[in-house]
Amino acid sequence: MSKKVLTLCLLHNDTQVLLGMKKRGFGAGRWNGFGGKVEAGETIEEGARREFLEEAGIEVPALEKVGLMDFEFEGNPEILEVHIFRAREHVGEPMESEEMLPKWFSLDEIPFSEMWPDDPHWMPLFFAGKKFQGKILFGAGDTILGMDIGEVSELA
Ligand code: 6OG
Repeated sequence: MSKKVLTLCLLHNDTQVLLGMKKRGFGAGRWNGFGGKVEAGETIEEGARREFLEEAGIEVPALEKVGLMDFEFEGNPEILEVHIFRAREHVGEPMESEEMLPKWFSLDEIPFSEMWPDDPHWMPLFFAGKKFQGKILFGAGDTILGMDIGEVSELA
């Protein structure tokens, strides 16, 4: 088993969240937050900020780390360790990039049917202001075979 460290950042206010339609690569065709691989020489939070700027053209100066999820795909020894951040402020206007098409969604109209199937299981905790941690096992067609997600007071 090896681990790949990734970031995922959701920018939101009291009524809306900014999601991006992933145009290519892993998760293409799905709405998601912004993020990606952490590079050598940067902290996980720096990686999250860099990816937001690269993918949506905006700066997210203050990030709060709120979730830690391990995603495992049956038959694949590499676990995705995804560090999930909350941003409530941004500088600049969201812009389409090669990788993402950003769009604001009302918090009561999040397009879960066009998102990763894990999202409905942790986003309610996210938007309730909780910290959470968990793991999910995916099978063929990205169906969920097992999961364990819970609220935590401190992230590991
Ligand atoms: P790149 O490969 O584009 O980074 N990611 C996931 N996001 C959700 N909501 N669910 C998953 O379940 C995910 N697996 C990965 C992390 C991939 C981006 O996609 C996120 C990164 O932000 C399996 O560099």
